[in-house]
Amino acid sequence: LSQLQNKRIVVLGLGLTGMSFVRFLSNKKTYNALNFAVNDSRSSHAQFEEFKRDYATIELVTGCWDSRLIASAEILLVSPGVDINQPEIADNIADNCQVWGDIELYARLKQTPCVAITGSNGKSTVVNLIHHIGQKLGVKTQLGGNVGVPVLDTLDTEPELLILELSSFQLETLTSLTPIVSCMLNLSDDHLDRHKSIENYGEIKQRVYQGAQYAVFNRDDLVTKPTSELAAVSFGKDSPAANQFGIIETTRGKFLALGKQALMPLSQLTISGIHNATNVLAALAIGQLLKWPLDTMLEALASFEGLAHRCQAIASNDDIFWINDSKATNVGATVAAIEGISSTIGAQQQLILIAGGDGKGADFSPLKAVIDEHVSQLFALGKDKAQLLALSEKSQAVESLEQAVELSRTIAKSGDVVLLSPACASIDMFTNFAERGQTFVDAINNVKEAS
Ligand code: UMA
Ligand code: ADP
Repeated sequence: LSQLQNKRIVVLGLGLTGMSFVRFLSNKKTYNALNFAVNDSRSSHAQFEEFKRDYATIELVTGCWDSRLIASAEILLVSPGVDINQPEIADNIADNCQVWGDIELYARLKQTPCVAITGSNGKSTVVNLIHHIGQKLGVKTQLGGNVGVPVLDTLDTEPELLILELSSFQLETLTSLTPIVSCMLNLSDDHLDRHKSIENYGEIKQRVYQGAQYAVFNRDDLVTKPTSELAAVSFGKDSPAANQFGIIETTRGKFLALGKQALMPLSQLTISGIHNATNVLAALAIGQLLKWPLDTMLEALASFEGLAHRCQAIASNDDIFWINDSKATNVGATVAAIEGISSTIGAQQQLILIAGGDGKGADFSPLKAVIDEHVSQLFALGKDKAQLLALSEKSQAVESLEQAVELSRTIAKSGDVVLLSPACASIDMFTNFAERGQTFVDAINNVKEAS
């Protein structure tokens, strides 16, 4: 805490993370309230009114980045969604100023035993898997980070293990974390509007391994392998070498495996698709490095229910299989969903895809081959729909998700699958991916009622 006392502190961004900074800095009981100001570049938001009511004495500047305020900061506490490389911020940061995200501040305040998981896709699934397994083992675990729980809000808890989901945005400002195990699950185009190139994005993701005791990486995606010297265990879709995790073919079908040891049939997993099998392998590898017993971890998998908005089957009264994969906010996730789902359906069943939104500067071309092979009709919506329409002749533009559902229903036959897997962020049309998913589910229900 002495690092913060008598320093001029400026908080950038007043969302979930920004409010967690504010609660921490103004917590008189524990920290004797520190001196700080807040800056958000939006002009108006419901959050601002709440802030003015609860923190009337704290300076809040909104509507633009305030160069004077930023230049005055000795410590800049940055929300992950704020790009500190934009000139309005970067050009004003003083030479003696320290720039920390919330994870960095947490790591400087408290050394909770932790694991850190990053990657373009599967982070939330893997942290929740580890959390679920930990709970079944009786370990006091706590989720934190990009999964939606600002870590500073957990400062008062004393978990045996903090399970951190870290985005590239959070890794950009992180140097002091010392995880027991760190893992980069995979890397595919995402957030390139901010990170500019996949190489730069990959380098930022590699920071997850800084300060870690052990690494878990994906041998199918070698950019996930730590570039630093670190004891490491790998997972992958192939048959694994000794002490590594993978998948083997047996006379009883495909099994998760540790070396030559068959662990569990893939058919018994509660979350479907080969991408989810690799997520489970990553969680097992991390658990094993935490010295968690393998047999109990495998037992725990049976009661993991998966997360909403990730390849989630939606109950309906019709005989169409509706799948909500609204969390597919990048191309890699949608490729995985199409490949995973098409491998489970018969040749006569059609796969209808609803996609589109804000592509965040990504290259959509990796979608072309899977759409050509598996998708019978694509409905494209949102800001970047033109790029999706260009991928396939079997495509049609729609104005809304409701219209996409309506049109899908008119062409879907009994047993067909309609998949919402946008390959894009939702912010051009929705508050977030959850609202987009719920809109899809509501549209399915409305169609049901109308029919
Ligand atoms: N802001 C500005 N100017 C900007 C950008 C943001 O003023 O140029 C302000 C906004 O007006 C808003 C605030 O900053 O008031 C929002 O901050 P934020 O975008 O950092 O979002 P938070 O609400 O603090 O939520 C963040 C993560 N969001 C992002 O990284 C974009 C949440 O991840 C995370 O759960 C939360 O911290 C707790 O750690 C969400 C996310 O979309 C789920 N993450 C991305 C992803 O998963 O792909 C990285
Ligand atoms: P994240 O937290 O990294 O966004 P989620 O677990 O929330 O990851 O899943 C996001 C999307 O990525 C979903 O559409 C999901 O089906 C897909 N997905 C999950 N795991 C993987 C994986 N290992 N590879 C590719 N896509 C994945």
